[in-house]
Amino acid sequence: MKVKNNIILALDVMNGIEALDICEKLTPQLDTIKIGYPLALAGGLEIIQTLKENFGYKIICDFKVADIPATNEKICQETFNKGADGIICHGFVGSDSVGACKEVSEDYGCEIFLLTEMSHPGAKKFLQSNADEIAKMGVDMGIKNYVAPATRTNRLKDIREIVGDDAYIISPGVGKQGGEIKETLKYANSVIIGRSIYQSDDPRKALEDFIKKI
Ligand code: NUP
Repeated sequence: MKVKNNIILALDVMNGIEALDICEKLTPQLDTIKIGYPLALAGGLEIIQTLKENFGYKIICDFKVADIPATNEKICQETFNKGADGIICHGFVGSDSVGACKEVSEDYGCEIFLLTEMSHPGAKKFLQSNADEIAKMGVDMGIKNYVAPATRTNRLKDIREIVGDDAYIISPGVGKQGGEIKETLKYANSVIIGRSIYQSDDPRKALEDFIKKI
């Protein structure tokens, strides 16, 4: 995957009009957008096509898919039918559930991103102690793309060591959650940034300031 300026915008705004307005301001510097439940629930999955048609973006759906294989399969099919280029899936559900997502993404020629350790403080309680195993499972399954935290670059580094230099890591937690872009990009291929850009009074300047720091 190639991401312009190595920055993926997390477009967690609560309606389609606001989403388009922000993209209008940022589009020369971005080519990849992550949408999650906030915008998908508020704007419907049709927002994927709207963003692609208006701006030519690649769209990653952050649906943190975490169900039984049969249900994961349906979630992935519907997401890719609606035009997504990639989907984020949880790893803690095990190789059968992740395998269902991988199979569907291969059928559609799309990308699956395996979520290892999350970026928020609560991830230390249950996820952190299993994140290395989740990453190893991904490697054994031949998964190429991973999500790992910008808020704990020591853990991001550990996960990079497990998945290897050829894997593609995208890393949330830069800005509002405390992660630093340059340090994160030592280990991750791209960062995911949301609020520090879309909540800024001047989103374009906020994005440019991040780009300058790289
Ligand atoms: O571990 C994760 N942490 C995280 O923040 C996995 C994620 N997918 N995210 C998402 O990244 C989160 O849901 C949000 O969409 C984005 C970070 O946004 P922000 O903290 O920069 O606003």
